[in-house]
Amino acid sequence: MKYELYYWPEIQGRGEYVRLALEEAGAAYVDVARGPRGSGAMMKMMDAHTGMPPFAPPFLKAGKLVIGQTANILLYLGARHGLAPKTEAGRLSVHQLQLTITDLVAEIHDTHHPLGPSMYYEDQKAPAKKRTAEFWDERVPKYLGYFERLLAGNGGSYVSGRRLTYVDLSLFQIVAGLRYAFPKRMKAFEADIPGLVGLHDRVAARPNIRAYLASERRIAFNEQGIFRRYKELDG
Ligand SMILES: N[C@@H](CCC(=O)N[C@@H](CS)C(=O)NCC(=O)O)C(=O)O
Repeated sequence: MKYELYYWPEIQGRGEYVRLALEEAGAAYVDVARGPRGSGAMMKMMDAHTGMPPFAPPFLKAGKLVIGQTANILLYLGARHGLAPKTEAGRLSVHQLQLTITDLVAEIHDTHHPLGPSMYYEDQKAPAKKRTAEFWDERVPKYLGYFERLLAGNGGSYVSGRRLTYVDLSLFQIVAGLRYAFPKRMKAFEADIPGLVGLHDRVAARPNIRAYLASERRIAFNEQGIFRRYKELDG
């Protein structure tokens, strides 16, 4: 079966967490909106008036299934491709961690759009500055400190132990994204999260991920995505 991933074609965004899982699994997939059918095909799926069309991208078509919500897609892929524990308890705890990453991603987005996604960044620069300061003073240490603690407590290789799960792929993306968006702040902070930095490097060195990162399938970070580099927000 060839999966169909539906996501905005110009950005990594939330679609990237799914792309990383598909790539690590070596799964066959098409990134539909980046192909000839474009974003129109994605909008058409969401506009359906029957069934349960997804509210927003990313979503994944797997045969007859259409699965929305990043963490939900990963729950599905994790079980099918050995990217999650086999026990129910293990699968639930990894899903719980991914939902925590979902919350973190929303807060990262809100650093540049604290007043909401409908207004331009340029029209919310002052609140963005305030929000970013709070994010780095309080929220980054709390979220990343949490994952750092889990890593140390579970042996240090991967978050849930010796085996990689999709959560590790997502944490790689968080570290890479924060480095892109806030190079100065992240450089100063990294001494507090040696475990996560090591995890980032271990994930980047995995053969399928390394090949993906070097390919054209990996869209470069840019200022339309979740991680945006605005000099005035970087300290
Ligand atoms: N909780 C959802 C959020 C999905 C989401 O916000 N998607 C964005 C792109 S990253 C979007 O296009 N949203 C449209 C909207 O909220 O109107 C997830 O994690 O997948």
